[in-house]
Amino acid sequence: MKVVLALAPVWQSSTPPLSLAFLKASLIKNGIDTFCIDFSIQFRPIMVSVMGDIAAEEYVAENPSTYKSWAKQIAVQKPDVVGFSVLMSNIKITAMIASELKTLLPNITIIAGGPSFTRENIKYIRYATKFSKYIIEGEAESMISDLINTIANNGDVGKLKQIWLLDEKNELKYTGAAPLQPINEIPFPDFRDFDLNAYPEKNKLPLLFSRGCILNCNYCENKWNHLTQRSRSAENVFLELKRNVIEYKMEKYIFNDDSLISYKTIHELDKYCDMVIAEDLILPWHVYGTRVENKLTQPFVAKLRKAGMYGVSLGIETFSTKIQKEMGKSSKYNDADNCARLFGDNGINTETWIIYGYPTENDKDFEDTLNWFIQNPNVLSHVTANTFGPNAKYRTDRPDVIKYNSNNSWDWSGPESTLEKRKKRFLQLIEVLETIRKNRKGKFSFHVGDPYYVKYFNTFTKKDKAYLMEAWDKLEGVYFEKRKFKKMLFNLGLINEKIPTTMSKSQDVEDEYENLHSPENETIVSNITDAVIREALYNTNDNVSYLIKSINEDINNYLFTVKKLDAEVVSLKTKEYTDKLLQTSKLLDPYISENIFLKIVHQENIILILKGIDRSTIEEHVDDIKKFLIPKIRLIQKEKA
Ligand code: B12
Ligand code: SF4
Repeated sequence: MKVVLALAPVWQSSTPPLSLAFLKASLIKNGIDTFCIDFSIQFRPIMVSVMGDIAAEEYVAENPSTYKSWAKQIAVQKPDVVGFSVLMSNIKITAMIASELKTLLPNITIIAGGPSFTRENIKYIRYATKFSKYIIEGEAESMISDLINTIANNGDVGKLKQIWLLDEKNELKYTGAAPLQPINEIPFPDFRDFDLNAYPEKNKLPLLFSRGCILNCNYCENKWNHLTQRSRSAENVFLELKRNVIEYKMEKYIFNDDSLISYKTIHELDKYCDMVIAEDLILPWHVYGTRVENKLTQPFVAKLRKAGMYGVSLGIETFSTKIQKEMGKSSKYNDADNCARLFGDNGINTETWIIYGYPTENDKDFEDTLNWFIQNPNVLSHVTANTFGPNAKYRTDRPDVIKYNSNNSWDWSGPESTLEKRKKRFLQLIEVLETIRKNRKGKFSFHVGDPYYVKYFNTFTKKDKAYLMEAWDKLEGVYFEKRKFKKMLFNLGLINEKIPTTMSKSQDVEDEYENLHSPENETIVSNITDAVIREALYNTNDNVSYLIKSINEDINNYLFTVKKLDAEVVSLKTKEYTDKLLQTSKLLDPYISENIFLKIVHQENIILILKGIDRSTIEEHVDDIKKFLIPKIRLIQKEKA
């Protein structure tokens, strides 16, 4: 059995991915030949968006040579099983690679895992069944070898734990959770397949001291993934450190823990520092994330520094005691203030994340944060600030607190947070951060995200301001309708102008599945008329747009699974409607671009608009597609009559 493990872009790889390295180590230990490929690092030189969302996806979709070459790289390894490591940011690109791979290796078994695949995020799991046969929930080192062996022996995968699969009735089934694996028994990650020189900081490797977090902040999916925090022993981590230095010539490292320091880790971390200092294995290391911890003392932080710690990202998020509590944190203003100072005073570069516009953050709460920066301009070395985004976790933990004002996922209001207020806070915060940056001349930097989470800014020049203010204007609906109309024209191939990305990809996937599985689909089908479809094009009626999406989804599944086509239905429209558009725009050639084309399905005035990577292949199958589509439309027509 040969296994290839792969990570698709976009993931802002700064080190080789731990997920693949851990899984490979377990497979190798069980005698399974495994090769890892990190495509995200290959994509880095042309990376379109750090956040890795629609801009990057579109780039990849429009440049099929990218994902085709990635599929080929997998295929040349001649694997029997391919395992994709999936994040919200790479799920669509993973699907593109997987689809291409299935044409190259029709008998391949594809599996997938990653931090989003938890039962609360069922929509992602469902989405992944489009391209992978088995989806694994949770940490997979213990179970992956059993899974591969069961596949190899044609055994019953349904008897293993942690697996999502489609049963005979095509229904999604979960085989049940397994106990969390003993953390000190997990084999050390195997990085041999990665070119360590390809990453931005050479000879730097990631380590994990612990997994999970003790808290359960209501916007963080950590709890869904790891339940709680488990710490490795100091001895175990120290052995890995030594191994990395000897085998990989590691010169620098990062602890990728969600939240490194807590009462669960502090004792072992203290011991670890003693060991590092005693054996003089002091390499520079930094910490991806740690929450505000009131158990921190001056001697302990000094010891961390002595053992090589040079940087930390602190999850402060807000200096308001009230908002910290509402987020689910155990800290207060003073803890956050002390923590930032303790690290800073000990010569540790201290960064923090800030969230503004939390649903219950009022002006006074925001001022607590803003004033801290005004009063303490010299403590931190970097700040990353974003407006609050009510993700799936927040909406589950705090139902009914926020409401959406339009179908744009960033256009929401909470009891104290409106678009207007968030815009105002954004301006106040970025002005303060820009002033600190200018005054501290190279000693302070910031990343402030735009309100759509597409782009980060590290200055606030006239040009930045123009872009950012326009982004806020868009959100406020000034030309949202216009944008929607333009997007539709673009999808129809009638204009070439790219429409700026607004929806986050994750929301996109969420909507797709919420719509698909909403009960409205069934009842609305019978009401379809040309007028209704027309209305749906403008999304003025939610129910109708569900209908269109649902039909599209059926066809998409059909295209993907039966015909193995890498094509997607952009829309179903009435002939009357598209004719009008074509006439008014004087663009009478329906074959408008390489990727998008219109095909009239000779039935009931309905036009199917396909977006395909390989147009000639789609054309080859068009008659089949029509055959599939027509009975569906008839069914609709019959009910209508
Ligand atoms: C380090 C890190 C980063 C670093 C990456 C550095 C690097 N190495 O390249 C940086 C700073 C760049 C980063 C950025 C971001 N990150 Co980050 N990051 C992490 C972090 C802390 C560690 C990742 C890691 O090493 N994990 C350890 C491995 C072992 O765990 P794992 O990947 O989950 O893998 C296990 C299972 O999921 C499963 N599994 C995984 N893959 C597969 C595949 C198969 C086939 C199978 C069977 C099983 C399986 O088995 C694995 C072993 O147990 C995680 C949180 C966490 N602790 O995981 C967040 C996390 C991955 N990041 C997250 C986010 C949201 C982001 C950002 C969008 C944040 C932001 N707002 O800017 C950005 C954008 C990323 C991008 N698009 O480029 C989310 C991802 C959410 C999601 N579901 O996709 C996480 C989970 C944090 C969180 N709880 O919200 N991040
Ligand atoms: S402290 Fe950080 S890692 Fe822990 S639950 Fe809260 S946001 Fe998530």
